[in-house]
Amino acid sequence: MVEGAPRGTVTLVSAATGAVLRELVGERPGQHFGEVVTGLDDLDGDGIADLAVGAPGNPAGAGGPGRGEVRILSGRTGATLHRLEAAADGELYGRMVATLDDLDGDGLRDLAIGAPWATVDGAPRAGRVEIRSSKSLALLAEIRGPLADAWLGWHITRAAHGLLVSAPRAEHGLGALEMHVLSDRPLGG
Ligand SMILES: [Ca+2]
Ligand SMILES: [Ca+2]
Repeated sequence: MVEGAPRGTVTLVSAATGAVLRELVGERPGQHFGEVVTGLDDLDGDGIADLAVGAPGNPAGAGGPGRGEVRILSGRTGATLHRLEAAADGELYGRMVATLDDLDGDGLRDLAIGAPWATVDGAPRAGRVEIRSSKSLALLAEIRGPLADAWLGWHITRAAHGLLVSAPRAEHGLGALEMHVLSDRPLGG
């Protein structure tokens, strides 16, 4: 805990020995750094796998969830390699991150990011999911929730050539799970 709201931490632990290798700490109180984390391939070529960490909370501390972000960190040094930011305040960007197959054919598995409270075409909290190249960060695809208050992108997991996405408030609160097959060929490249 550092001055007020907690910042969150992510701890890298050796799977072989259980030893703590590194502790990563959020930058600002209340941003919920480490709410979700996913392992990526070696993006910077140093021989050690890297990772993506969601921080969907409000860095400004202005009340309510603000402009979340996802940081891509070096697994070796903990340094921030890239930073992806929400398109708008309040969309809970980075509430979910998931590693997908290599969809753009660059040899590195790619990344999905959920923003389940995103407003889509005027529909509040419809939710959206970005599919990005883990290396170039190019937006390969976007899945947009069709209905207000569906919370699409609350949870995401890999499927062959695509992903499974939950929308836990869709269908009048019953919840729904969508499977998206994006391509059996490389996207965007
Ligand atoms: Ca690396
Ligand atoms: Ca890729």
